Amino acid sequence: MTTKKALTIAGSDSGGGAGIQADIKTFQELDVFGMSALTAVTAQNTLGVQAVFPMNADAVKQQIDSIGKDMGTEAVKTGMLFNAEIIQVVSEKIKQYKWKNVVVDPVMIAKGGASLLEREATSALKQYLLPVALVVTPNIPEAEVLTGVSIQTITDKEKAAMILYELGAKYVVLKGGHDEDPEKSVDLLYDGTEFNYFQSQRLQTKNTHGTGCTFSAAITAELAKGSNVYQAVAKAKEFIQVAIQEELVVGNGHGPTNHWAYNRLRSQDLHGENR
Ligand code: PXL
Repeated sequence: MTTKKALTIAGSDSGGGAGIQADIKTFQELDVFGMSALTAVTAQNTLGVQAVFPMNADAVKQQIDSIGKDMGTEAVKTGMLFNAEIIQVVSEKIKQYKWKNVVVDPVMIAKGGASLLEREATSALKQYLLPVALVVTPNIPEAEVLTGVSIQTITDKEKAAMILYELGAKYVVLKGGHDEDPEKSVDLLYDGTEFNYFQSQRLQTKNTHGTGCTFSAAITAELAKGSNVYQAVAKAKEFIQVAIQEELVVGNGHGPTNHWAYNRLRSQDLHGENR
């Protein structure tokens, strides 16, 4: 059997819950070989981001070349890219290596408010990265910044998704995690023609650090294995739901999600341990 591989181009979270660390853990749990190109190093824990050290764009370029020239990859995910120069390099390399399964998580701001993308880099993200994206996975605040639409209603969500599609992403997954609804979270998937809704029960917890990274990494892993976007999003939704539900006790602030949960629950089901 050939090994399926996925590359994450993102920032490091020293606390292990988000960024590169969340991506690699998710790839591993979903049986995909994980590789990385670091764009920044954050000093971070569950209490917040203490410092951000961006990589030089040439270092990002060379990491991607190292992978592109030897190993190749079945799918790519981008996370924290920090500045316009890094965005341009990443977009050029994706085109050069003709990578098609590209998931763009347009990371902008960490939970505590720390900036993970320079304000003036938003237009570079729209101009260079969305045109090479198969899937873009904004949360509501990110979609608002990218589209200028203030999102309150379902119609607003659909309008924002259409704008993101027009900017070049072939599929738009607008995540409902920041919705006001106390009962449920509804994600919208738009493919240029139809609006599909994925609904899940909203879980009450403060341990949601890295949720967005984990969700988009799971989509990437599923694409690497040959799933289509609908299957990949549905599986990623299951993966993140149990990762939030099966809480870990790590740190004193917003703890990480549980990357083991999906497989642990599945193995319990298989072995009848929870009957
Ligand atoms: O969840 C967004 C995110 C992405 N990448 C890094 C992060 C965070 C959030 O804190 O630290 C490195």
